Amino acid sequence: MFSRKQVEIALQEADVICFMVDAREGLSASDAAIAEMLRKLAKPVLLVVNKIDGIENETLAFDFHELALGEPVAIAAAHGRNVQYLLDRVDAYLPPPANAEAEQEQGIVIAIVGRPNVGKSTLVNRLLGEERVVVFDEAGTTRDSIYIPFERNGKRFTLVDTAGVRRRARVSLTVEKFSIIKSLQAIEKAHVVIYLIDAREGVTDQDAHILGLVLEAGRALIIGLNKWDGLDNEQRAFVKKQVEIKLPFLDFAEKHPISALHGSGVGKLFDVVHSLYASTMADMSTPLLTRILADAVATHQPPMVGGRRIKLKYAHQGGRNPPVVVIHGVQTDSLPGAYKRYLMNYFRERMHLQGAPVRLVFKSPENPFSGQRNELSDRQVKKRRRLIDFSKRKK
Ligand SMILES: Nc1nc2c(ncn2[C@@H]2O[C@H](COP(=O)(O)OP(=O)(O)OP(=O)(O)O)[C@@H](O)[C@H]2O)c(=O)[nH]1
Ligand SMILES: [Mg+2]
Repeated sequence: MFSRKQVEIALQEADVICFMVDAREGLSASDAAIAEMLRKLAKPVLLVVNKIDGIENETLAFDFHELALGEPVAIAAAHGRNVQYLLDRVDAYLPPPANAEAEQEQGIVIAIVGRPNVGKSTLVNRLLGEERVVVFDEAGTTRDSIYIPFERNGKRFTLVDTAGVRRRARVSLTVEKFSIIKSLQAIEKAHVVIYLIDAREGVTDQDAHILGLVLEAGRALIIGLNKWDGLDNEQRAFVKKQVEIKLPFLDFAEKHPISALHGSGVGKLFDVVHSLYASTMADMSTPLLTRILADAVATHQPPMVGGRRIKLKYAHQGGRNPPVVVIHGVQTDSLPGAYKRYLMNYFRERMHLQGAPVRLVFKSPENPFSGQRNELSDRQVKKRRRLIDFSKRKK
């Protein structure tokens, strides 16, 4: 089941909403309630009436007109009936694909994310070199994501100041829910996320939670340990240790102690952003990826499953931001997590993709035996020999 929040986020992000109802159940009270909510969203809604197979034409979807969501689209999803028509209707609402020009104009998109009051807006001003956004010592100062385009050394950037993401239990106002959605969208749109932790408070559970979302989105990540000024050596060592212990899943990410207020460590962030951008947008050729895969396998073979060795044959690129490496093989479903992590680190190192969350996707043919000779394992060869010997002796 989806939580209400997930539904809200999905609705906010959608370009068009397909509201599906059941032709066999007919119009229900909850259909009417959902329809009412959707009408308020001011987004295109397609009313999709499913399971029309085996229902008389005249009675079809008749009462659904009452929902006032326009002409219903009748389909039978299980049979694929009318689904192409639905897709065409959906297509009509989709925005044109973002063109390369608009992307170039944005340049490198850097989202500054973190809990309330950690110093996000202060860092944005510091990176811009001017007081552009409001800074205030109170949680919740920034309420909406602010996109600021700028140029530095002839390079284009867009800095995104986001609203602090609070713990869900404390989120009560609609405006706060809205700002969380906006922060998540900013992460989605970014090339690089700078996640700020308040070093004075250390790593909180909420930090770990939001960082998990950044990782899920697959964004290149810099962790800024902010408010480093004024901490003594013992406190600094403690925070560094805490990052290691509480955020072990981010071992790939760059960590930088900074002071957004005084500027120490901030200048260096641009260099890091550049190299992360290069990593996350890298073009990787099939021969190169396949060679690296072969090297990885030669160094450390995948394990055997059921007497057969898992085979990894070739690799190609499946996407950018995050970089995706698609690996084709046999029985890849059985690859253990530890081996996948080994491969991921191997690719990251050889491709110099530090700081980028490389994704591996494994593909096996439906039938692992198709298109290849069935190679026997040593044990099977011996067994066959024994059987042949045995039958010869019998004669
Ligand atoms: N000592 C110290 N204080 C800082 C630093 N960075 C920010 N602050 C202070 O922290 C407070 C909050 O800063 P903001 O930049 O408004 O924080 P924010 O993350 O944008 O907060 P929200 O918009 O509410 O989410 C302000 O009083 C800043 O002066 C820093 O590096 N060191
Ligand atoms: Mg702010």
